[in-house]
Amino acid sequence: MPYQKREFPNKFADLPKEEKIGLLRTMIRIRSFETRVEELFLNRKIPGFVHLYIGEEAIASGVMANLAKSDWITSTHRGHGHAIAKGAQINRMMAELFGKKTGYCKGKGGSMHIADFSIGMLGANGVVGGGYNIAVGAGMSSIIKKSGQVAACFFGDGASNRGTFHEALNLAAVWKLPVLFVNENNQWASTTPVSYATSVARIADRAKSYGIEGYTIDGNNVIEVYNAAAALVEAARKGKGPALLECVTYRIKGHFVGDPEKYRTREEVQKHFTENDPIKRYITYLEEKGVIDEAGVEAIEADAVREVAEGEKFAEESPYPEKEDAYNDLFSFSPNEFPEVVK
Ligand SMILES: Cc1ncc(C[n+]2csc(CCOP(=O)(O)OP(=O)(O)O)c2C)c(N)n1
Repeated sequence: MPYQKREFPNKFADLPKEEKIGLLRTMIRIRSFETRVEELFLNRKIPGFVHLYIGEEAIASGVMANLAKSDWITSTHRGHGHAIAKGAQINRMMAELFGKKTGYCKGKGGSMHIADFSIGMLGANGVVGGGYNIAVGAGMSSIIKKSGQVAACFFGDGASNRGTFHEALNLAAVWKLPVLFVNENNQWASTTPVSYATSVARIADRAKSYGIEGYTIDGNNVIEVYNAAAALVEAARKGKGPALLECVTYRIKGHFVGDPEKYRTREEVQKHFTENDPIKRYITYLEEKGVIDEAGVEAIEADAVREVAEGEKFAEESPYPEKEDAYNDLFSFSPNEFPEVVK
């Protein structure tokens, strides 16, 4: 099925060299974090569950480069890349993954609950499709406060089949909310291929049902993502309402670290990674255009590895949360309010 093409203005071309390199730096920082997290998880340093974003870095990087710190995002269970691109601190993220007190949720949330409202990151989410209505709420607050903030809502292809998708897109369209719905179509929802569980060939086609614009782009081309997000974020900020942007990519790693991946072949994965790694593709482009050379790329990679290693050290050396704090920071109830429940 051919993509529903629209030529977005080439805003990327006007970026200063440093910002073009900045897109690469963000992608490499995400890749370094994820690569090390995978190793640490396999070495039993990280408890719980970890879903990796490797191969999808162009989407978070390209969208976030168009958002201000005060703009909002909602994320998914595969949220490390979104958090990093929105400005989260690697050391506090790593501490959270380790379950340490210095982490974003004081070590009590883990990978799927990283949030930092101060940078507009409204949270990763263990509930598939759990971010839609939070993003709609953020968009509504922007209208009420006339703040000009935009919300970007990231979600997977599987998540586009949830009922919350319909509610959120409809409401956002009716109220013309400044929300960009960013679909990360990595072609798999856990063990289910997108073609098996999705009624349309292109997820962007669903935009028509809500009377909003919907486009499909190559999510492994950071320039394409940047240009599409630039146009749609700007339109949302100007009061034109929501849009749906489907970014086609591929999940290179298992659904979670440790996934036996019986549902697809090694060859399929290898083919995608060899031919379509968004980082390799962008490096090739930048080198060909003379924006960066090999030494420049190596320096960025070395910085990223160092930053992640420092984060790991910080996490290792941080204490675990106190037992006494187990019931603090909960929304549902506090043991002080309901001592009989705790007893
Ligand atoms: C409401 C809900 N249903 C089911 C699950 C179990 N689950 C976790 S991830 C996942 C697949 C999600 O696929 P997709 O939205 O395409 O995101 P991807 O994992 O490919 O990034 C499922 C079914 C869940 N966490 N929440």
